[in-house]
Amino acid sequence: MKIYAVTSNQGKLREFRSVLGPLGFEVEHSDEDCDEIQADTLREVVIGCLAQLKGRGIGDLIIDDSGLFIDALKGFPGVYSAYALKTLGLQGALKLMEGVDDRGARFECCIGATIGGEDIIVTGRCDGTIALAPSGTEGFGFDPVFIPSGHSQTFAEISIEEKNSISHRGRALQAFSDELRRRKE
Ligand code: ITT
Repeated sequence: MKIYAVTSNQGKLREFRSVLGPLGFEVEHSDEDCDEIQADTLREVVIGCLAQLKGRGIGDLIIDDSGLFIDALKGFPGVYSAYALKTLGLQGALKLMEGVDDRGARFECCIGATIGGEDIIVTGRCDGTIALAPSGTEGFGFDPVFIPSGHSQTFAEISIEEKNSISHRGRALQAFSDELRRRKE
């Protein structure tokens, strides 16, 4: 089935296609956007954005709000991840972690979709640690500084398929597909 991905982030779009393509979805990019509401959780942002997009009568669509939550920074940048990346950059984010022993962090992803007029909202999470320095050239965003638990390489040092098999977004997209199938049964 055809589904419109509403995102300004080409990295997310590639991952949508990589996960959803083999599951039978044709992912088209949509240039629509929504005013991201100021909210404490990814889910609230997704709900607000879905409501705006549905009001414009766009067909079957999928959106993603995600963020990096760093334990030692009490969950910062979290819902502010896009702004933090734009203003601080990777080096600025690493600077906040200078001399910090607790490197624990997690990525979270909230996927929202409207299919045939029905909403689906699912989440995915990936635990890991913040590297001491960036490495790798794959992926996007914070990938060069995030090492998923049980691995020794950053998300930017592994293939998109490997990342999707363990990442917050890969898990959320799989949950989305499972939920859609369950509702069709
Ligand atoms: P949208 O148009 O889809 O909103 P965005 O880039 O503004 O695109 P978000 O508001 O969800 O996306 O912000 C999430 C931020 O966290 C953004 O800077 C991403 O680059 C980063 N991020 C999200 N998922 C990531 C991932 O899998 N790997 C690395 N960085 C990620």
